[in-house]
Amino acid sequence: MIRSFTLVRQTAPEKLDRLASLLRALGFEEGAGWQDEHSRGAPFLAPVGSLELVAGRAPASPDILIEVSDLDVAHQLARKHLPESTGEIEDTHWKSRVFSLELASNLHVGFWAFNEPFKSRPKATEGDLDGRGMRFGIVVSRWNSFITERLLQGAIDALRRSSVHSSDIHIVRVPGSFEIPSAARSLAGTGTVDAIITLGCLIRGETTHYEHIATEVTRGIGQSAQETGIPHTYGVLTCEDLEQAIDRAGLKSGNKGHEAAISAIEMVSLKKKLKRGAGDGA
Ligand code: DLZ
Repeated sequence: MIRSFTLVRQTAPEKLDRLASLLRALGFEEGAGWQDEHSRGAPFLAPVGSLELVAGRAPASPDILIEVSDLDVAHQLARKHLPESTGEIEDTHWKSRVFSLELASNLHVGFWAFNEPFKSRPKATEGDLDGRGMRFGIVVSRWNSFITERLLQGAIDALRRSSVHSSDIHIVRVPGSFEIPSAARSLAGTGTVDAIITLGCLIRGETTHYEHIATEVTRGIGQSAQETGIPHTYGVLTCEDLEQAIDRAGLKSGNKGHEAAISAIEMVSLKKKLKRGAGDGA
């Protein structure tokens, strides 16, 4: 009989977009927004919801409790987007931790996670971030080098911090993003690298046939990975404008080259563990 329930709260128009980007970052699915001459609405959906009644000691006071898989990451995101409204993480009396976020003056949300959430789940095999002895190829495009050099710096920094020796990093430069897949394919074919990190920057406003190039580059990199069995990670920025590109090529945080390098280390480690046998306590 019941199909869904919705909690509606009003917020200041100038705050709506900020809140929406936080909720998106936290992993809410964006519902169909609406707009009329008086207002606009932005629904955000969670996979599971419930209405819970408690007799005796109440679990927490916020209007709504949202369970997340990683409380510390959720807290960092909330701090980044709404520092003035994010509380500290605290222990609860129900073997979990929680922090509060004031999304609107009449909407207090408690984000929480059990202390040992996955105890009853089967063990998973995961790669780690120890890059010792691993060899990496980095294919980087010269087009938009103002950005791609920052991505390269981020990638090298991540590899070096994870104990990858500089002589085990092979950098290959190509003219533009379109050339990344074929260079990656050739490099993978040499058998001299354990993974390839691809770095480029496509800017919609400055690129004719942007969609086609972006699709082709993505497809080509994926195909090279599948054909060769060598992990390829994706550090090709697809941006609306230069400002967005600068944002994703940050010197300290938010550098896509750094992220792609970390993913490459994890994938090499995972591949090794899977080869040894997934049941070895990885
Ligand atoms: C031609 C072109 C254009 C217009 N824009 C970009 C871009 O934003 N980012 C990028 O990496 N490369 C661009 N290119 C170059 C193509 O990727 C390719 O190098 C050339 O078309 C030569 O094949």
